[in-house]
Amino acid sequence: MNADLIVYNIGQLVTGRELSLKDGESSMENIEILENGYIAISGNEIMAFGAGEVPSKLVKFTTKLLDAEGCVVTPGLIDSHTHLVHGGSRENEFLDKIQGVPYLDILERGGGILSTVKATREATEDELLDKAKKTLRTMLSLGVTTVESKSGYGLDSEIELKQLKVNERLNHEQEIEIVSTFMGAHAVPKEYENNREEFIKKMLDLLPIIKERKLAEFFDVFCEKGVFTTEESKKMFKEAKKYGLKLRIHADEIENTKGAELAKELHMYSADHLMAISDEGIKALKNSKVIANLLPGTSFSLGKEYAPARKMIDNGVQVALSTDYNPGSCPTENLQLIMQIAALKLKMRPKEILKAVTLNAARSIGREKKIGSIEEGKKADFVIFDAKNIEYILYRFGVNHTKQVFKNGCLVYKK
Ligand code: IZC
Ligand code: ZN
Repeated sequence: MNADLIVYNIGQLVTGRELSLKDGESSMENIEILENGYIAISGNEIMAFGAGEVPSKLVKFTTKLLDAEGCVVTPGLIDSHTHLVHGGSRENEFLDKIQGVPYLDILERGGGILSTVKATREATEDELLDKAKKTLRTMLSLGVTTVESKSGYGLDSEIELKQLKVNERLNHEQEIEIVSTFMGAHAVPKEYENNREEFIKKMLDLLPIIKERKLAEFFDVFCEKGVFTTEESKKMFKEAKKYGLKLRIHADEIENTKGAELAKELHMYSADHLMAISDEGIKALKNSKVIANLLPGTSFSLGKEYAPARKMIDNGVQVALSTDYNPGSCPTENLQLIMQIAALKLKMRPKEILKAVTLNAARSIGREKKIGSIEEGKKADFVIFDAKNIEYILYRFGVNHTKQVFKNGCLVYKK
């Protein structure tokens, strides 16, 4: 078969394929990196890849050859936890935040998530769309080719649907693939403060509509002290499952609420945050299919402790890393920065970090058969970095290392 494009002279090709564990490796260092690699692309798929000379039968019929000049190539990065679609920003709370006012206190007095709810309610669908597109353009330039995007700033039937509709439109109107999550249970709005049951019912009443219009694939809850209890969360998750939604959870972010244990019990795709996970929680995730989705940018931004990533990985938990991009607790779309924080603060190793933003991130959104590694038949999503080895990308922090980004076999960003 003819290839449309061959990228050759790749110094390190992080295929991200999972290998069997070698002695001395952690449970997450088992990914393949080929020296002097090449990739052949046909249409929107990877057709072949390997190390050494590109086979002459491949070169002969290829339309285009691209010299990677000895640089690193990785699968397209996946940001598997974002609050992408929202109105406004929250720099008005910044001074309080850096002076130590806790995140949950700001929420309690009607700020935080609730201030973004106000701005999101006031914005039109087109305004939300344009703002999200701008963010996605930045993400793409940073090597991100797939993004999970949650609702949860409407907390009102119509506005939640408006956010989800923006997710749907984004999938048609720009390059990054959007994975849509319904998170009506993100906070209890002021008007339902004394009537939580009614609010929960109102959000659950949206499930048949969401199912019918295919507006979301996942269901998420902020299971946290002062937000939704573990019991309330469990009830909502069970209901969402009935409508075919896949589950993920904001778990043990600030206080331990046994969120990790709940994720295991209900066979969720991911348990996210986990800064306050207990040893029992780690035990629950160990050898389960639940991905521990860590968001160290949030710890950095809130000045809080970091999730015990080393302990989790050394106990066999599979970890993903994401930005948590949102206007409050983590206002950055820079997944490369998150990877660098993971190295410096979570003490994660380069191969572990690469696995966390590719294959494991793909698993956490149920896309591991299509994306997350460079393998025959998977989507041709990949990044050429202006770096000769993966360590350089992590060590040299705060700058964008991408040179070229490909999505579905097409060049979508060039430095
Ligand atoms: O807007 O603060 N943690 N939800 C749960 C968030 C952070 C987003 C926000
Ligand atoms: Zn979040």
